[in-house]
Amino acid sequence: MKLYSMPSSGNSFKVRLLLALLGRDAHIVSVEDDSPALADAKQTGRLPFGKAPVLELDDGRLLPESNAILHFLGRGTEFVPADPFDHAEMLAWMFWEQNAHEGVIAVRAGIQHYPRRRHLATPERLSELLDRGHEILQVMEDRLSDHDWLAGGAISLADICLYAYTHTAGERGGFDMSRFPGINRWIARISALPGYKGLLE
Ligand SMILES: N[C@@H](CCC(=O)N[C@@H](CS)C(=O)NCC(=O)O)C(=O)O
Repeated sequence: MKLYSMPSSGNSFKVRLLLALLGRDAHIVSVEDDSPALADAKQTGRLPFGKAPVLELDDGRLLPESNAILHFLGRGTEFVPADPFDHAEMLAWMFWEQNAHEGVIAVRAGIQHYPRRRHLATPERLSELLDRGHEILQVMEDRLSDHDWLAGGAISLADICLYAYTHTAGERGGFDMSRFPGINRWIARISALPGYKGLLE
């Protein structure tokens, strides 16, 4: 397997993290933002939706979308609940990550971090994203204040998916994480898992 992966991106990190926790290998093709490698991967049709990550199977099939890749790699492992409700609850968190969380938590970090996007980081936009981000993080806090994991009673793909951008939300996104003790305990729980590898490892 090959993973087209952007080193600095949470969407790519979540796939690398699952591979590490499963003790599985993939040939990592690094396609950093704005790099010739990313342009090449796009030009040669390796990124069907024009974005990383993409998993390339040994038979050449290409799978885009980080959460679809997690689902593909996670099947039959401890990270996918057997119970149908818990499974659906895991998916609910993963859909929410893409349609609510990522567009605020990742975007506030991204517009400050990537040079070509810095013009978007106006004081008005940063302030709006800060308020919305705190509301979004509160949704996670409401669950994690009295549960160890997001879905069901055990770790699942939902935790790996949401960990990716949440664990750097303070440092990269400028969110006030001292408001969210349940999230901080959950971050520590995931960072201590056997096989864990961090964003830049
Ligand atoms: N919904 C997609 C989003 C992927 C995405 O936005 N990837 C960004 C990095 S985080 C990317 O490849 N950007 C490069 C570009 O747009 O040129 C997923 O979860 O995989």
